[in-house]
Amino acid sequence: MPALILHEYAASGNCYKIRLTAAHVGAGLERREYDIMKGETRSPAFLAGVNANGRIPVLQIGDRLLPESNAACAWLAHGSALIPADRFDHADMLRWMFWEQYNHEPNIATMRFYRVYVGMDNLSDEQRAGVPGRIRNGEAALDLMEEHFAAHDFLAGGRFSLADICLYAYTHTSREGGFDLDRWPAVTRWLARIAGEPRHVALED
Ligand SMILES: N[C@@H](CCC(=O)N[C@@H](CS)C(=O)NCC(=O)O)C(=O)O
Repeated sequence: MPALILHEYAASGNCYKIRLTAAHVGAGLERREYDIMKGETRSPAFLAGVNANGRIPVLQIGDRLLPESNAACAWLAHGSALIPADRFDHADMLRWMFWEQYNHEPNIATMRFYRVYVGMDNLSDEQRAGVPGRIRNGEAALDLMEEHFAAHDFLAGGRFSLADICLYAYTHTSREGGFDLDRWPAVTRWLARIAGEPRHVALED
């Protein structure tokens, strides 16, 4: 295995999901921290040398750079039991991971970012205008997961997969985003199931 470096902001769920995947497959990661609150991922050096998109996480694999959290997780999990062998189950796992990036993370993670890191009093007019939609869409995302977990223990293929890791990362921080998980008991039970998996590591680890 080539040397692996995770360029990250440790508190980010997108970075945590890569550390969690690495823990599950037994891969060691060197960690390099960038303070996104100080714009460290927007410096000319970062843009030229790490990610032209100005964001973490980036997984460095030897001398190659792989931005986008779910792509980095997929690289780490390749060939492991986290990836369903069945063709439909594999695609269904990807379905949840794409859904996470479009319907879940932009609402639940962004509300956490606003409340915990920026502060609701410090939002720009544009950010403030988007808040009701992010709350509504975050609740809808949790409703969809609740409906799924009423009938399933895991997201795809009837067993623990990479989709569960990628969705766990920000779902377990929902309360910090203002989403009261008491409203979603099946989601809460799934969170406990994922946290109980052997090799699980916490966001703070
Ligand atoms: N789709 C990307 C999202 C990356 C992202 O939004 N990163 C945020 C932190 S979670 C960031 O780097 N923000 C700093 C900035 O935009 O300047 C992924 O999944 O990796």
